[in-house]
Amino acid sequence: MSSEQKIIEQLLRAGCGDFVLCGGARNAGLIAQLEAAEGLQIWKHFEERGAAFFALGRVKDHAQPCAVVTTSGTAVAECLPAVIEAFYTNKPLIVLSADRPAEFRGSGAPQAIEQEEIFGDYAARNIEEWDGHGPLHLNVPLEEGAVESESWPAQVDGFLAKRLPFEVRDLLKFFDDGVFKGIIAMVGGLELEDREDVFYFLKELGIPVIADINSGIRETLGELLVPEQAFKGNLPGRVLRLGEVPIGRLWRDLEEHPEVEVLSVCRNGLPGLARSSQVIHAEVGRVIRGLGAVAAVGDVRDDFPRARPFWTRFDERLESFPDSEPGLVSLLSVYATTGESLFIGNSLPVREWNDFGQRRTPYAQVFANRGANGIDGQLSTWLGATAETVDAWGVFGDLTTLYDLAAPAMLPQVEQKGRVLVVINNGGGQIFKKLPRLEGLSEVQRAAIVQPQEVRLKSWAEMWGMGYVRIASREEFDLLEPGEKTLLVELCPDLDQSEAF
Ligand SMILES: Cc1ncc(C[n+]2csc(CCOP(=O)(O)OP(=O)(O)O)c2C)c(N)n1
Repeated sequence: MSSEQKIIEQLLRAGCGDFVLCGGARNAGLIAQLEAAEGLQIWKHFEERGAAFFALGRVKDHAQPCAVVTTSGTAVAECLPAVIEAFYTNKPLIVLSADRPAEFRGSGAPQAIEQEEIFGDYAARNIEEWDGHGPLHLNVPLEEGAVESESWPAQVDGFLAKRLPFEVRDLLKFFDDGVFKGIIAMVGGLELEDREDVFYFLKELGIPVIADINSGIRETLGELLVPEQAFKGNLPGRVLRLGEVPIGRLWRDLEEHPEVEVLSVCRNGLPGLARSSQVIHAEVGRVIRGLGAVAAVGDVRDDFPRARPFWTRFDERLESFPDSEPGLVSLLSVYATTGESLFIGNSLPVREWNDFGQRRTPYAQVFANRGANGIDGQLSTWLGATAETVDAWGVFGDLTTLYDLAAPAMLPQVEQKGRVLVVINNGGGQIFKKLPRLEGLSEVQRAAIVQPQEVRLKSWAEMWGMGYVRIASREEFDLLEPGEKTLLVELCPDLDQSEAF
């Protein structure tokens, strides 16, 4: 058996049957073997950074490992951002990199860099020590010998991530006493398999909930859902965080309020706060099932009545400024209910969707990439996560889109029917306009941070064979008609209305 076959066998035994191939000379043997295999899911990309994010999207879609296969040199380094994202979201992303033989280490020979520990603590380095909960890097020194071309049947074993140990007691204690000071739940991104348990748990408890759009349960909570603004200057005594780190401002404010007790139940085991707090490192749904039936806590303060005026005030503003960014996002949130899945890229759209998105109709499937808060690789992850989904909607900022311009290279390999790619083009990173810290800056200083741009996204749509429509007002939503090929929707809010809003 060749070195290439041996390493591929190892991956198949670990449950990896999905591969994104990025061609090169050093990994030609691996590529040829994988292409010739029968029964594997194979994707091809020329650009390793996007390919690694696409692979991460595949993992999000089917909860099985996916491997990106690279040649030696900087090709491996391109995978670092996706590996970091996979680390913070506990995803079994595998990088299989070809290396030059050991004698090339430290030589400076062409395309020979130090690959062995290139991902540092972000990835396990051999299959035996890998628990299936985060990234794995397999770096294989390969000779550039003759390449095999025979087809062969690939047998993929089942993937089993090790279960995380936890103590239900810690969660019970959190509800024990002191609840009179008020307890709320903050729900960040949730795994698909955790969503139902979290939903029933919160319904039984009856406490106020701030739920991010990528929790997947936001529109199911009804009266329990409260906007985070209701707690500004009115913090509860305790916060139960479920899932990924919440995206809104309130979570960041908790950093300055150590008197608020915080308990996080999350899969990456990280508190998400630099000050002291408690963490249960576990699969969220499993912890909740372990609790069994819970007694209702209800709203021990008056948070629910306090929350209602906020929703009303938001609705009034949306009516007054219909073509502002919140106004267009709010209507977009209604149109997007027709999709089979929804992916939201960067923070500002997520926050706007949390605050102004419709609150009645749950989306069939919601994804985001919020582990390390990068604006890179978002489109690629979306395409990987929805490669086999019709009517897939993705929403991204303009700089976020410009970061991943080669992502549509994957379009011919993925499902395009009904696919809608929405770019909110507000001319740069408008999230920075909202930072109070930057208010005193000059126009020039501010522009260096916001990075305004005037690119022609229509030309980009043409370049990759996408349909295109520009929408700048609520009336123009009528133009939004998904079709057989991907439709790029350039959403252009009225900047003055956004400011006024
Ligand atoms: C890789 C990376 N680089 C830089 C940042 C810092 N950053 C956060 S948001 C943002 C701007 C995003 O702009 P855009 O996509 O246009 O969205 P908007 O804020 O206008 O909604 C930047 C540069 C980041 N999060 N990730």
